[in-house]
Order: sequence, then C-alpha cells, then structure tokens
Amino acid sequence: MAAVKFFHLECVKQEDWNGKDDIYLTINGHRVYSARMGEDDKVAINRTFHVEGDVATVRLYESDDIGNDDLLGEQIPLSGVGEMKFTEDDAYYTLSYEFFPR
Ligand SMILES: [Ca+2]
Ligand SMILES: [Ca+2]
Repeated sequence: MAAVKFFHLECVKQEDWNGKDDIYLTINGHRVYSARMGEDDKVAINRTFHVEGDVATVRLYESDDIGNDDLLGEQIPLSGVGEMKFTEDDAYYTLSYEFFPR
C-alpha cells in the first residue's frame, strides 16, 4: 500500500470571483481534505493518506452552489518530496507533498 503525505496547500490565485474558494482534495476519487481559501492563504495539512494500489491520482476541486464543481487540476505524485501545481480555470494552487511507494 502506497501513501502520500500532504504538507502545505497554498492559494496563489483563487478561482471564484466573489467570496473565497471552497476547495477540496481527492485521492483516487476519495475526498480527503477541504478548506475555505482566498488569495495568499496557506494551510498546513500535515497528514498522511494511504493509497490503494501504487498510484495516487490527486485532484483539486472548487465547489459551487450552482453548476458542477470546478476541477482545478489533476496530478500524480512521483516518489519522494515534491510540489504539485493546480492551474486550471485560471486558478493557481500549490501543494507540497511526499509520496511513499509501497
Ligand atoms: Ca467556482
Ligand atoms: Ca465556489
């Protein structure tokens, strides 16, 4: 079983025009973390999540009351420490992580 640890999630540029973003992270389709974030906000997650199988597909969404949630990007972390960027829909979020293959 692989695992991925998330350290910090930072909002460089939010997606919504009005109010803060309501973002959430999924790993292989499972929602694992959510937060309300605006420009320059940085949250410490510091949690390790176990992953079924060898690959962790990480997605960042921004939820809206009307219409579908906005997918801000999809990343597959490589072994070791790194940083993911989510830049779809004119947003910009970074997520520092460490990925532990099984
Ligand atoms: Ca939105
Ligand atoms: Ca929203």
